[in-house]
Amino acid sequence: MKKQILLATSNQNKVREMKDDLLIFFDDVLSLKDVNLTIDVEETGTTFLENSKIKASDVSSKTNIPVLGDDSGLEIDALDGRPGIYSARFLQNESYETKCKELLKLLKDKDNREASFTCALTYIDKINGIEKQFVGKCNGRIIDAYQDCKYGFGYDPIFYSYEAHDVFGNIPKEEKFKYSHRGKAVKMFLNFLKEVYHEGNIRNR
Ligand code: ITT
Repeated sequence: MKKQILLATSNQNKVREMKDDLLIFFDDVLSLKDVNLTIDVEETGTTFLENSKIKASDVSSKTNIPVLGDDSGLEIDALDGRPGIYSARFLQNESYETKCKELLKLLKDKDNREASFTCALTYIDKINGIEKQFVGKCNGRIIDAYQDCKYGFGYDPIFYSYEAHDVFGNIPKEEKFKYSHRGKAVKMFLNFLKEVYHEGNIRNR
């Protein structure tokens, strides 16, 4: 039987980043569009973990396919962790260029440019009764000026990664994935899958 996973996200950039690595384990990596489903809940949680569970649970209630939810965002120390869980809702309906430039304005005159990205994943395989969460984090700083970037999405043009030694917007997705919050969370998830589905008593769907 084909091993499938459904990504509970309407953000195609997240799908693009995770797909290749998830194909190491799964035969099919589906997005909501592929199965004609949508997320119909508000993100009412107060943490990335809570919100990723809210999204995964909503989608899992509508399908038997194992589901993976992703809640993520950028936390800036000098702004007391903002935009944080509100990263998508910050200046909602504005472009990411505008959002990035507004953050740079808020950071004008601030010496502390430290920031981090966090990605919380929630996996729910309801047929096998498995629910598990993973968190990946990466540290960096917010650069001084906005630059147009060839790669990435969201806040990538203004985030310099200490591990990648570059701005995420300047590096291809495979390179970013080695160091990113999402890459780290997906690696933990893949290790978990190898262990848990290896035991004969769990069906490899
Ligand atoms: P779903 O809820 O449907 O998954 P979303 O885009 O609304 O899609 P979030 O609520 O998790 O997802 O919001 C995440 C925000 O943080 C969003 O604005 C992204 O642009 C930003 N973000 C998350 N990961 C990022 C990354 O790797 N690089 C740049 N920005 C990122």
